[in-house]
Amino acid sequence: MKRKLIKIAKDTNLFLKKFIKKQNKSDLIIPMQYGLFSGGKKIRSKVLIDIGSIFKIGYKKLLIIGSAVECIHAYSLIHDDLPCMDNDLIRRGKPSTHIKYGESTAVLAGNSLLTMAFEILSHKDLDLSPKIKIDLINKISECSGHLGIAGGQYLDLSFEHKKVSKKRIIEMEIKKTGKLFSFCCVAPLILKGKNKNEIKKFESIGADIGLLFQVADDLIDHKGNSFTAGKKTGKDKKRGKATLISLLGHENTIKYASELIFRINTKLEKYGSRSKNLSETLNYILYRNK
Ligand code: GRG
Repeated sequence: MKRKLIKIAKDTNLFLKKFIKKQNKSDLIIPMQYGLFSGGKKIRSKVLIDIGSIFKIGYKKLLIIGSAVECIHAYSLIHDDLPCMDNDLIRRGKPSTHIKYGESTAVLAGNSLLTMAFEILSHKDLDLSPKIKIDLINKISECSGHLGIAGGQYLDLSFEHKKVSKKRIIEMEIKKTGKLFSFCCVAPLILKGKNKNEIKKFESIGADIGLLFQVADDLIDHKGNSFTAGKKTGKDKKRGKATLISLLGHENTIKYASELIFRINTKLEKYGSRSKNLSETLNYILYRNK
């Protein structure tokens, strides 16, 4: 599993480096590259490739779509660390982008990474029909905006120091983290022209994967080591963040995570051994230490 993840990360970075190299130069390229290449597991690309392999889609196409996802992910992390958001000085064991390059540069590098995702998905080198490309761009936009990452981040910030119900915490985490995973789960079905019901089913699988990912991230913050995590831990409690751990406690949160894994695997049962890669990824997501 680790080896596959490292290969995907290497191939994604190579694709993105070549893509950027073909563009005209600008002063924002350096901070953009810092946000993209200063580490990062590329776990969203792995989920995309795992689901893509269920539907027998070629690695190259999946890698390009995954690269667009990683641009949006890198953008969200740069903005998440800003003083007006979570105000984090360290990301992936290194100074956050705004610490290294200044706040306004970090905002603009983040914005440019978001738009680069759309450039990648609409580029001629991605060998898909215009209709499929528009559907992909439509879905990734929906997942990134007020109904997705940005909306989830808004809820996360507005819930600080408040008593929040389990339902609202789950809604926030599905938007903030789950929606990008939903895109990864749905993109292969868009390529295959699957119907709305099937798309909905995989969207819900993505939401569960996002919840699982967020629970594991919260567990790392709660109990993890800041050196291995590459970021300060124990921050959520200090900031009064509304998390499932703060509501359910450590043990019940782990129980909830196992239930999520069971639920996802049940939804994938009909694909038999073809869903083995994704099941491995789910265990990695829960038991990772960074
Ligand atoms: C991107 C549309 C958009 C808006 C910005 C700041 C913000 C709004 C959203 C923040 C979203 C966010 C940071 C969600 C948290 C998800 C999370 C746990 C990220 C860590 O992901 P990893 O562990 O990171 O995959 P690596 O370092 O491995 O890439």
